[in-house]
Amino acid sequence: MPNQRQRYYDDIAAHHMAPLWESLKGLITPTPRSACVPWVWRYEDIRASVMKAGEVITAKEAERRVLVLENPGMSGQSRITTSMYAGLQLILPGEVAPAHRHSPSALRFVVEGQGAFTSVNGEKTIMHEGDFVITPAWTWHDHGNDSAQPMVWLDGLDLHLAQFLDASFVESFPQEAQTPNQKTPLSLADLGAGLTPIGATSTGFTSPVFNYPYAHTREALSKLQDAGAPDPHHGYKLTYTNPLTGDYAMPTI
Ligand code: 1HN
Repeated sequence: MPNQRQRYYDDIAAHHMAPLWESLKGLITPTPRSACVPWVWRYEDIRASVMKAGEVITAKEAERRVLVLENPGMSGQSRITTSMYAGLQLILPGEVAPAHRHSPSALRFVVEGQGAFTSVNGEKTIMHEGDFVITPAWTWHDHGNDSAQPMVWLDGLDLHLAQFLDASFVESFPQEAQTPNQKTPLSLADLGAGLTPIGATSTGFTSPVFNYPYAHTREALSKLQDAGAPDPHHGYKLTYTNPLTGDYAMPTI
């Protein structure tokens, strides 16, 4: 590079400016570019490490005892993809993961065990293998395990999306756990069977149902299979929906 041009770059750098023509080709590319690589974590390979975490730290001390699944193309960044966080959380019998709320939204798929619970804004749900559970943005949530077995689930959060917008923050609940509500206005009992209470309207972008039990999901998939040939691209595939709007259960994930 001619010295004159380099001197010019040094001059403008002092004013926190940079020449676009040096970076343009990397900023917009003919096809999308990602640091993300394909990867598979097989539960049988990693289960022992997850269980071992239970000997290393308590759920209370860790706040959330999770092994983060890190994309090998983006190690050290707590990302499974560019925009998504994912991890495997372990909660042992008698343990509590204390209540908090945050601006990122979370979803969970139960991988192993049954009988532990999540409370979301005071509503408690017992979880079973395969259940899909959501804790939308800014909902209070704590987890506990009153069963006799360890429980493991996959956490997925949109936290990198929130972080990208400088909008990620968390607040602790004053007590370790929430007091369960006596009555829930919009529970699964009302909404799980295509029925909604008179006058129920959507007040946000997320589903009022926060546990989609696997027993229902499995039955629905079986019925879909009985009903005909699979979609050539998707196979037999169903979407978790907000029963008040028909939209996704959560808008970002
Ligand atoms: C979180 O709140 C949970 O509530 C799990 O179980 C994983 C990862 C990053 C930030 C918050 C949970 C999390 C998390």
